[in-house]
Amino acid sequence: MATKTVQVETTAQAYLALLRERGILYFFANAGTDFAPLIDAFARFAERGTDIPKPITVPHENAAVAMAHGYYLVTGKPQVVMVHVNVGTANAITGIINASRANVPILFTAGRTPLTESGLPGARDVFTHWAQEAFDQAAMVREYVKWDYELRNFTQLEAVVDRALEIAMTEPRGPVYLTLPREVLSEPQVTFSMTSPQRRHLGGRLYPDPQSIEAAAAILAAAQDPLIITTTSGRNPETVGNLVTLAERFAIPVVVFNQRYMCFPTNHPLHLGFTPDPFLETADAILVVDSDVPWYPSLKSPSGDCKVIQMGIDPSYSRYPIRGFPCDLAIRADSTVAIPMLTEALVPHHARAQRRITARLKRTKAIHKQMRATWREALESIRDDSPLDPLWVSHCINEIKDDDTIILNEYDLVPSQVGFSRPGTFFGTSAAAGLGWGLGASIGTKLAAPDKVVIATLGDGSYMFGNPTSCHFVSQALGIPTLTVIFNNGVWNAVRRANLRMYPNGWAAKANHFPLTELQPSPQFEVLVTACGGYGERVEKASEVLPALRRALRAVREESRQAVLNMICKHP
Ligand SMILES: Cc1ncc(C[n+]2csc(CCOP(=O)(O)OP(=O)(O)O)c2C)c(N)n1
Ligand SMILES: [Mg+2]
Repeated sequence: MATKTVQVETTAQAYLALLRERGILYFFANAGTDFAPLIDAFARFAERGTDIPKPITVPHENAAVAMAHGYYLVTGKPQVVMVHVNVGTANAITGIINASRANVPILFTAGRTPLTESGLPGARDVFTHWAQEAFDQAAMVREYVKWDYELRNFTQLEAVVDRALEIAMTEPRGPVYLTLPREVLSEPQVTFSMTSPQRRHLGGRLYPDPQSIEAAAAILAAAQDPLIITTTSGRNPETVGNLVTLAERFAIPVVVFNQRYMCFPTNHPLHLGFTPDPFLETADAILVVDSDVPWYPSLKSPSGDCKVIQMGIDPSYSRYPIRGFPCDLAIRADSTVAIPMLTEALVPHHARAQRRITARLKRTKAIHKQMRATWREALESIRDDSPLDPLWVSHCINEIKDDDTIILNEYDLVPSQVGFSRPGTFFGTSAAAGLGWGLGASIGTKLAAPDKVVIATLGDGSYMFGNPTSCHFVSQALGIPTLTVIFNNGVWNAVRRANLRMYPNGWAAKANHFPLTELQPSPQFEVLVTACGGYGERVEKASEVLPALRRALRAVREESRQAVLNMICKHP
């Protein structure tokens, strides 16, 4: 067994050396007194010029997790975040809930307040060290991590870190939590030997039961009006092309509902938009690929006779307490490999289905065309409006972006106005939608993809949730220039809409008064970013949207400055 031995002075130094050896490049952190041995370790390695993860100071924990989340979306590599004891953990939990529901592997770590009151190096020496102790620090995050543990001694270090990373990366992926007591981190050491390369193979991809693939092929081949609904299949870029091939072979239309990844090229004739509603009644077979919520049963469901197939790593989403979508056939598999197998299994059915396939292709193309015409028409009627319409802002973003531009959307980009042709160019919020993700995630994304233009599209609400001061600080400190477009409607419209859906003729609707939703007077968001050396502009006129986007892109590209455009949109 090959090992690597490094000279270290403390467990903290050994820990950092091990993380680097395991491929960790960044250490997103929000520090406290528990970090003392780590701060010393970072300084020691910096002085020696040793290659260790780069420490990144993020002044809010939620933003730190969002950055790690964004970095993973591009690289597919597990990330490390560290926060201060119980209080830092509490601040990060929204980010961890997002990561958990989005299957993002994060080694989420926190110090423990010193365990001892005296007698050991690292023992308590500040008043907080008593009150910050928790009986069970991991309890507050346990529901949203796959594993939690406390590092108890140096001997176990490699076993604990490798197990943490292995569990985070095993499908379905997700965050894990490790606590690091100060006494353990500060223990004096001389050398540290670790297995290198590591011996923790994660196994291959999860292949489906061949019988379920045959059964799915039979259902789809016999259908008159099959439909594919997906939400996150594009999380693996390879799946996009595979899904196109499957759809094309049998002319099966695809709806990307609540899109969270670029799943299917928008301009493909089989792309039938972003809501399954118009097709649910007529569909006689639905293939749900990686979608936790394929439709809203309280609004509209497929007919009782429609056969439903659900494909995914965990197609029943077993970590959701309740989820009751029909599932006549479950394909428990990684869609990346299951889709090509299904395409293959459809081959013998092709000849018999040929007439239906031809007719369906014609029908679907016509619907696709008609849908695009409606989308264009919708744009025509609002293109000059001031305050701005989100449709127009979305359209203009589409005009200035190229095929490689990466967009992270938290709120209000209108999917019908923005085309995506390449995998990995769109990321939406986690299914948990804990606000405050988009801004930090866009910075993490840009850190991982420095050559690409990265745009965050946010509502005024989600921008404020995103800890803008912390994020703009990091962007400036590290030289990570992103463009942020704020769809500023002066309100939490999603909350307002929820009231209207439930009480269309209620008191709030009648009085046109929606307490707890207004964000007025609206701050000058464009000024905030200038405090961190960024480029900011307020945009009110429709004719100014495109020129402002171009100016902001120039600041990002040519001056390496972060930019924020405060787009003043219609108040609903
Ligand atoms: C942490 C968190 N708090 C509250 C909510 C509830 N919530 C969902 S959408 C929303 C408003 C978003 O506002 P904005 O970004 O301005 O977009 P708009 O609704 O105006 O389109 C809120 C408060 C949430 N999802 N996450
Ligand atoms: Mg808003």
